[in-house]
Amino acid sequence: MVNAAFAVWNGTGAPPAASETEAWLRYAPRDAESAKPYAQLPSRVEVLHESLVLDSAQKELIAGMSRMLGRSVQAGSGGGNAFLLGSAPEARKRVPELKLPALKPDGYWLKVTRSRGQRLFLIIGSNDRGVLYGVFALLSKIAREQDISNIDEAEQPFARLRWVNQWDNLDGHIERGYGGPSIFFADGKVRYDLTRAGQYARLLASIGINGCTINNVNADPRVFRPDFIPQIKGIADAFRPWGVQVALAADLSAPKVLGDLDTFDPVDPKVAAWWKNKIDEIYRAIPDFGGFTIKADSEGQPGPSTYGRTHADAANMIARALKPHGGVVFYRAFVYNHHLDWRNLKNDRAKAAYDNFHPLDGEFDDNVIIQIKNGPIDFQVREPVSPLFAGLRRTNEAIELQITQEYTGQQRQLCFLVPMWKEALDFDMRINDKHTPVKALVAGRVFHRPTGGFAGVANVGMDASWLGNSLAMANLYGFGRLAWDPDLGPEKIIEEWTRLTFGNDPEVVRTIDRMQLSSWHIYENYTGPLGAGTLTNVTGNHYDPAPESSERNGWGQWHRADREGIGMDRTLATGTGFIGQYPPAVQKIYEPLASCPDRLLLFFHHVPYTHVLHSGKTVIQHIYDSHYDGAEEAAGLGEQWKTLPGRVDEARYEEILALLEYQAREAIVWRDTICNWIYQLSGIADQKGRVGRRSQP
Ligand code: GCW
Repeated sequence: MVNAAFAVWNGTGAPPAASETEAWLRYAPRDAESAKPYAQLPSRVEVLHESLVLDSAQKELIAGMSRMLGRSVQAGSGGGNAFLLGSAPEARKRVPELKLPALKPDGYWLKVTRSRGQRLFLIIGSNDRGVLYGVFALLSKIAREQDISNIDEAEQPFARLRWVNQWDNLDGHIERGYGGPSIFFADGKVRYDLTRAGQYARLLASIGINGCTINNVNADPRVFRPDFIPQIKGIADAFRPWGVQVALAADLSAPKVLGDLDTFDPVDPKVAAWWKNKIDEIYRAIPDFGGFTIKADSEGQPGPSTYGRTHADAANMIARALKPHGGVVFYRAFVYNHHLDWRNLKNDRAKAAYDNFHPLDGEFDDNVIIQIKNGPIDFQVREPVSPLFAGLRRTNEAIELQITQEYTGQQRQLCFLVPMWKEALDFDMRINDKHTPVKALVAGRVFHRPTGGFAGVANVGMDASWLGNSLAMANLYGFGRLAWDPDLGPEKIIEEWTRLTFGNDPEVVRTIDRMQLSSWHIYENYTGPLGAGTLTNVTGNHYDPAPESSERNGWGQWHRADREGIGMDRTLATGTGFIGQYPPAVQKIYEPLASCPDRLLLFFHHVPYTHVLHSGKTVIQHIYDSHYDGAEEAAGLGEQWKTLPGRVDEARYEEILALLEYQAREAIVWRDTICNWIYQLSGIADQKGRVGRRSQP
């Protein structure tokens, strides 16, 4: 049975409606009353110098103002009131009396001023991209009915590198993509029509994303074939007007598998020369190429270990060829042995990233960034932060967050991830007993690194709503906003997004915000409790409940549930010793049962089912209760949505309702599967007598 709500556009037939594709850039028309406060805004938009990006900025401002305010707004220079768009030096020439704030790369300043009798609305950037970001910020304020009449606001990005990764294969399929086929590739080639690539770049620019790796990190070396590079240039051309750099995932064995050399040993000068030539060739076609994302020696990807070399040998060899062009290497820390012996209780996949990369600290070149997943396992519903963030002090780092909901409902279930990411970014590593939140580490602020930042695995596709569910777009939006300013709270981010996506009706905003903000905990409640992992089908679809699939295999996503108890003992005292990878002050929180927070208990400790949590409940009763609560809360999401007919357009109302009703049913499947499993394993009855009975959906 095909449920219309899940149907994705396959790229043929009528393209989806523009508004859905525009996501949070809808620029919905205003009624006369709410347009009034903006009546004083100029009707002329002047750019202070010519460039592709400024041209986009100008067009965006004109389109956004015209659509929202129903005004005729024109481009052009001349006298009278105007928006002035330009870089700081140009603005200074034009308005010499201006006192400009200091702006970092990509930063902007919005300022209303008067000069020679003209009322000017300045949108000044440290560079062209900054101007574009300023325009988007201004339009967002208008869309959200903010007062801008006397604005004086300078904004700076928290970190330099704010990229998304797409796991797109050249055949058009996206690994862990739930929004339809690739917007970049089909049938082994770059698509002829790259309209969606351009639209994607516009969305990315509107949230400050400045780079995009377009192909899967399980990389296909064919992207380096001479006939492929001009095709990638097509994508770069679609991105360029929006200031988004194109980047590639690189297979380190390319020199060999493409047949040019008989080796890919990173210290072999022939190999280095091959990469240098290849990189020079890329830059001849794409002068603003961003660089590479590299997955090596992981899950079957080739890597330097083939030749007994280190990750630093491999990363630096490529980084040196990129350096003269200003390119960077994001080298992924997601390196682990997926054939671990599960019988050995000291083995622990969580230790792998730190074990592999901490010893290399200080050996990476300045344009290498180690890209670290937020948690030490793999995007589970609840993990502690990776200790590697504190384990690199002379190396650039970036946090990898997963926008595509691989383990968190695959966009068919609502799970707003910003609160989870925010917890990771705010987590205090207490390095040398000083306040050292993860966000400051990844931005390179603690150890004064030249660069660093954020990589979000987005995996948007050809589906009209990009991710297959318009509510899931809050995750893409939120990723960009956090990468720009990780001090923003989830409440602020979701309020922005909801207003931009659904309008300013207070009832709609309140309801959708509440649903989104509660959704991660709800999902956690009916899937994987207390840090045990998602309890999903680890060896299969990463979606359905299948708690036994974690065990007795080499993948290392073990929860170690048996007749007596559950949880991975990662303590220093009796377990795998993983806790020892954290700074001492953090070890002190996680090592003793007395201070380990309930929500991560089973990540760090193996305890009997009768262990009493800080909450006062036993572990087993918590598992039962949280699953029943979660299933009920999931049903509540649909109920909340049902208060909105007539306030949300019908198409989206119906589509989302169908998804939420489906989610409520899935939550019951999860609840019953997990509760029955743990009941059979433990033999301990649910105090409330629910488990083991036939469920009443
Ligand atoms: O979680 C795993 C995914 C793989 C992915 C890998 C990675 C691209 O299941 O599909 O491969 O992570 O991050 O490299």
